[in-house]
Amino acid sequence: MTPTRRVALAAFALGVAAFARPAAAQDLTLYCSVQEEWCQGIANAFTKKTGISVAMTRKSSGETYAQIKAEAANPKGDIWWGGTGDPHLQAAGEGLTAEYKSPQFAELHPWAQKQAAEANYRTVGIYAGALGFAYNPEVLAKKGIKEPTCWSDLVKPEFKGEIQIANPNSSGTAYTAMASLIQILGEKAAFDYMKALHVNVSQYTKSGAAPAVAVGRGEAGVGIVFLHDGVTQAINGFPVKVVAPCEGTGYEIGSMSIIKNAPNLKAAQAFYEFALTVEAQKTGADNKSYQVPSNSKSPLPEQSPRMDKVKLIDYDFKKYGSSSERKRLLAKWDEEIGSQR
Ligand code: S7P
Repeated sequence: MTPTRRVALAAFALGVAAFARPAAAQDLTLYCSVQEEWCQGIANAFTKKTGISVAMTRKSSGETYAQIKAEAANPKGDIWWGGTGDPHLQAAGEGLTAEYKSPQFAELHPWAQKQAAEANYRTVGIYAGALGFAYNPEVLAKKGIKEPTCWSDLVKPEFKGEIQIANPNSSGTAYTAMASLIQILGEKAAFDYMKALHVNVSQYTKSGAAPAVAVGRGEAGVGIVFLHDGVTQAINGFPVKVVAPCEGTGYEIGSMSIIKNAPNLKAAQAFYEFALTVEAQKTGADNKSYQVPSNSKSPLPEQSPRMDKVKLIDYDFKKYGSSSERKRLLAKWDEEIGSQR
C-alpha cells in the first residue's frame, strides 16, 4: 500500500466504518438520480475523502431503474444513489440490488430505517421531500391567474397551457405525483383528474425537476415538482414560489441501493457508508439541494421546506414501490394519458 493510500484509508476510517481501500482497478461507477450539481458535489467529496475515483452518470429515477434492469446479467454500475424511493423498492423487490445493513443504521431517522426494513435492506432512505407546486407569480399575475393552492385549482380552464409535470415513466417525481393523487382521490377519480389536468399540461418533461426550471424562466406558470426543487430555483434568483396543495400531498424517501453483483463491491460499500454521514449529507445544501437529510444528526438546512407544515398523506411505499403496482400504473398512464397527445 502506498503512503497516500494509507493516509486516505486512515482518514476515512476515522469518520465512518473501516473499510479496505479497493485495489486500483476498483474505482466506483455511480448512478446518480439527484440534480447534476449535487451528483458532482458528492462524487468529488467522496474521492477527496477516500482517494477512490468515481465515474458518475446522472439519470432520472425511472431511467436509472430501467438501466439497472437492462444490465442485470452483466452489471456495469456499483451503486445507485438518490432518486425517489419507489423505483429503488421495485429494484429491491426484483432482486436487482444487494442486501447491506450499515453500522450507522441506528443513526438514521425512522422513515429512512423503515424504507430499508421494508426492502430487506436492499435499499435505504437518504433524504425526504414533499411534493407540491412551484409557480411563477409574475407570469400568473400578467395573465390574471390566481396563484394555485390546491390540486383542484390546476384543472381550471385558466391554467390551460400553463402547467408542466414530468412523464412518470422516466421521472420518479411524476410517479410520486400519480401515486399521491391515487391515494388522495382513489384510482378512478385520480385518473379522471389526470385526464382533466392533461388538457392544461403544455409539456411532460423527462426529468422531474425540469418543470421548476421552466417556471423560473417564465416558460410555464406552474410546475408539479418536489417543493425543494422549486426552492432551488428561487435561491438561484428566479421569481418562483412554492406551495403544498390544500387537499394533502405525497412525499418521497430518496434512496440509495448497492447494485447486485456490483463489479466494485468494496468501493460501493465505502460510498454507501460515506453517503450516510453528516459530512456527506451536508453536500446537498452546499449544492443547493434542500431535501431533509436522513441522518438524525444532520442539521436541517434552513432553506428546506418544513415537512411538518405540510398536510402529508401516509404514503404507502410498500404498495406503490412494488413491481406489479408500478408496472400496472405506468402502463395505465401510458394508455389513458400519455398516448392522448
Ligand atoms: O432534484 C432532486 C430530486 O427532486 O430529484 C430526484 C428525482 O427523482 C430525480 O428526478 P426524476 O423525477 O426525474 O426522477 C428526487 O429524488 C430528488 O429529490
